Amino acid sequence: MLTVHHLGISQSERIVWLCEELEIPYELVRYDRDKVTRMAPAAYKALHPMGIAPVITDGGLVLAESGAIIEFIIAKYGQGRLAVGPTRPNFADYLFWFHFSNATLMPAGMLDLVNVMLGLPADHAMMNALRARGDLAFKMMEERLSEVDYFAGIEFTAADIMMLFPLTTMRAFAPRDLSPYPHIRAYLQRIGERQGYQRAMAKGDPGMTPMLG
Ligand SMILES: N[C@@H](CCC(=O)N[C@@H](CS)C(=O)NCC(=O)O)C(=O)O
Repeated sequence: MLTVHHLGISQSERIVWLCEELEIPYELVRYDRDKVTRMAPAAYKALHPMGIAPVITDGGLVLAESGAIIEFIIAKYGQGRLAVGPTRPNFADYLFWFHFSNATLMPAGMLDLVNVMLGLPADHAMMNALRARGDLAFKMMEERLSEVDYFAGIEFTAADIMMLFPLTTMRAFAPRDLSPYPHIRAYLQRIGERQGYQRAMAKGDPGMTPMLG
């Protein structure tokens, strides 16, 4: 049985959401963050050597990393649904946005988080130079979503499942004003209307209002 280990308010919301979109059977095990440190509790850390969410277990397999888990579930349980293959015209778009999320956008968000935690002055030259990458990323996403409804093109795909966390829940840790980005905001509303997303958030983080605004 596929088991999704979900750490509250974390990137493992992606995996719960994927399972709900695919409508596959899975067991959901929830863990709350440590009340003091806000990190994963010891029981979660014991699951995998990295001790970070998401983690799935499947028989004897223990697998971490959002992208690896999503590809694994789509291939093994989803008959390839929500992925885009090499024969499709938007294959490269799918790959780009699927990987852009964790390879560029999340590091930019982490930098914002570090900036908040360190309380650096607004005119800190080095930090501002580094954070310019995040601003470029938001500009590029806004342009993309002014052209198409979903990151990989006209259809909803796993690239959207990768991309949503840094646009939503990550802002609980590293706030970002979305008012300059009307197409990103419209996209978030579109995603919020999906029943799979609504079910996932209700099951995974019942106490949290999804950050779609
Ligand atoms: N690249 C990893 C990042 C995982 C990650 O940073 N997870 C965070 C939650 S968003 C975590 O587990 N934090 C709790 C901790 O470090 O104890 C992935 O996408 O799976």
